[in-house]
Amino acid sequence: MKLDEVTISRAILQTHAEIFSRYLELDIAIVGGGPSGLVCAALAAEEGRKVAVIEKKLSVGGGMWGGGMTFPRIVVQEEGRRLLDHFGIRSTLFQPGYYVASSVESVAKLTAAACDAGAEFFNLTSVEDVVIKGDGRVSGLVITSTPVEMTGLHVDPLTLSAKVTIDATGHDAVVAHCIKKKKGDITIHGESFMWAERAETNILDHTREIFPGVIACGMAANAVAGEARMGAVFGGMLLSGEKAAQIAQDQLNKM
Ligand code: 48H
Ligand code: FE2
Repeated sequence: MKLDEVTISRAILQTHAEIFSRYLELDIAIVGGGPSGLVCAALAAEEGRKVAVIEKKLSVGGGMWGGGMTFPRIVVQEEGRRLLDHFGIRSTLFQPGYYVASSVESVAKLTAAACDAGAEFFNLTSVEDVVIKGDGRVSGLVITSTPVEMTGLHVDPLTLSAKVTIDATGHDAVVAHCIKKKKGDITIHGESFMWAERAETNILDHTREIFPGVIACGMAANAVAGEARMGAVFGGMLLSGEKAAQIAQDQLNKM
């Protein structure tokens, strides 16, 4: 067939503009495409919700690609194993309760599951602020192009609306910090020292609504709560993403 460069350009522009426009109004906006955000996206989309993952970087996967200290393997403890199975991520038993999976396979399969379930992805897109109106609830996100953010060019952002926002931005807890910077009425305790068992046990309690309209999950939940870190064990990230999807679903059902 003959190939026309302008048609290629128009195909990208028109298709993306249509999808972007459709996804400006969301049930659930997931900020951050690391493991917890991907699980949340996949499970919420499996329930039929209109979900988008907004990811600052070129690629989703966050801190999971590199496994532990660049060794591309992750450990998932007994409690998280059913989620590995749910997403078809292969694992080997190392010792009772300790399963080891490929970090690359894990990112790929979580991402594929979210895509298959109907979640949409906006990569190279940074959340820089939130929308809060008279009811005091976060009802949307202010987004910009990551290259614009990186270069510091003075370009104004766009805005999307979301019935529920998930802060899945990892150690930085960016959405929580956006709220704190302007309103100050949210306490971010900051992450504590390494203590895997404690961090992995408590992360589910910390996965909760941290501000009206915002649920923290993954490492962001522990950072807000002042909880320990856990190193390259990822069961808590998967389970936290699952819990965030359940809380979001409960909130949406009540609306
Ligand atoms: C859009 C943004 C923005 C922004 C950041 O860090 P992540 O992998 O997050 P989690 O919580 O799903 O997983 C944490 C895990 O990877 C980890 O670091 C662990 C277990 N650490 C233990 C330890 O001891 O260190 O992913 C967060 C994602 C990244 O892809 C960011 O690029 C993205 O969020 N992000 N996206 N707008 N403003 N800020
Ligand atoms: Fe980390």
